[in-house]
Amino acid sequence: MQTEKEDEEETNPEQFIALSDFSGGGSDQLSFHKGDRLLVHAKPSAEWWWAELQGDIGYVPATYLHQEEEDTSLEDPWQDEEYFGSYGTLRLHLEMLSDKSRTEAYRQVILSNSASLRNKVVMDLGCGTGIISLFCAQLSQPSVVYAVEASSMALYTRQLVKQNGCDAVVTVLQGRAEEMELPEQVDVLVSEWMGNCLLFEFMVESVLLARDRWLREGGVMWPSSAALTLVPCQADSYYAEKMAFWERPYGLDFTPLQPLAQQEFFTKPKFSHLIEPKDCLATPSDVICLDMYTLQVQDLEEIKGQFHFCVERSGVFHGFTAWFTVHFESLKTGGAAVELNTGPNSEPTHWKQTLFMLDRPVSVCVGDSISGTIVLRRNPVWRRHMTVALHWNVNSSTEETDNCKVGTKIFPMWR
Ligand code: GJV
Repeated sequence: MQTEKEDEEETNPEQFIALSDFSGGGSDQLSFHKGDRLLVHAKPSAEWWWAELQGDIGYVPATYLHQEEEDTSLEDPWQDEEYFGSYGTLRLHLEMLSDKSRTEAYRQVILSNSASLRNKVVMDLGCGTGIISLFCAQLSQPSVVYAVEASSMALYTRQLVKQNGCDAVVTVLQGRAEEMELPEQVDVLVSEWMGNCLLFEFMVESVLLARDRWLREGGVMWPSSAALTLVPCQADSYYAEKMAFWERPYGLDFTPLQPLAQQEFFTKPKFSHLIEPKDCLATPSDVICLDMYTLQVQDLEEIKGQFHFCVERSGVFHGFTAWFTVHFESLKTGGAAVELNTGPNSEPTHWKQTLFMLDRPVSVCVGDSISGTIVLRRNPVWRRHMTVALHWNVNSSTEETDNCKVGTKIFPMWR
């Protein structure tokens, strides 16, 4: 749901404070005094930035500025206005509803549990246009479905429920789930809360709070568990397009731009990457597993995982690709679980996969090992954001044992 966040962030000016006076030479430089607050719109080079001061705009020397402490007293660290604002329009709902694997997985969960859902009380947290609630009402006979939606889409959802003759069963409640009062506890808490790299947006926090408050003892969580999977991968075409490009465009040597390219294209992860199975250099492995019954809100601050891959295909190790899988347990003991897998061996979903590029590619051979750790660290201020820290060792099987390549990289998503 955040394919455009990256662009948004880049157009958001950052605030800086001037460390000393500067009198700009020429018409395109901006003069300022110590203590002035400047808005930096772009950083076209490390030395000269494009900035604004009281309506005037021009180049300023970067070393004269320092970043203001982020003042969160003015801004909502959850960015709810923007977040729920975007869910008040159709674009994201269309993207989610058009995602067949996603929507069919929830439909399948309800269909395969339809007998057990009879007379049950269900809460659909973040129901959007109400699709999951409507599936419940159509395919099973719950006593009631509380469809909770904070965005203004809820007004339309109510109409859709009525239009489809489900208003006797589905009650649409507009508001944040955290502030919602329900008349009773629920038997089933269903939600589609997963973001890029599973946790981005941290909607899962709302689900955990609702669980603790509204799920009755012995009630069921859908999804019931979630896993983040990682694989070391080759990313030839992305590397060629963003980095190798500068080697010889039009017969010229543009390699001095490569450090800039690395900074610009490889600092943040690439959302919406579709990895092909042949680009996986090893068997993917689950690095983080979350149990939706026992997971606590405070656990989200820092989630750690480990990996140990054995290279099964010689090639170039360009980075890591991550995706997630969620499971929905059956309401019947021993019943089959439903899985929604967003990896390269399943139908592509709107989440696609997330690519983390190394700064320098490493050649690897069959039998080499790639081991290390991953840490998802939630931003202490901006609660929907996090960083992904990857640390890896590549041990060659063919060369001397001292040929061990080590790397660490921290990727902001997006803050
Ligand atoms: N309370 C009510 N509705 C919410 C909340 C909340 N705390 N958080 C998100 N939503 N899988 N990453 C709504 C949001 O407005 C949107 O319609 C839907 O849940 C998001 C579902 C997909 N996002 C995701």
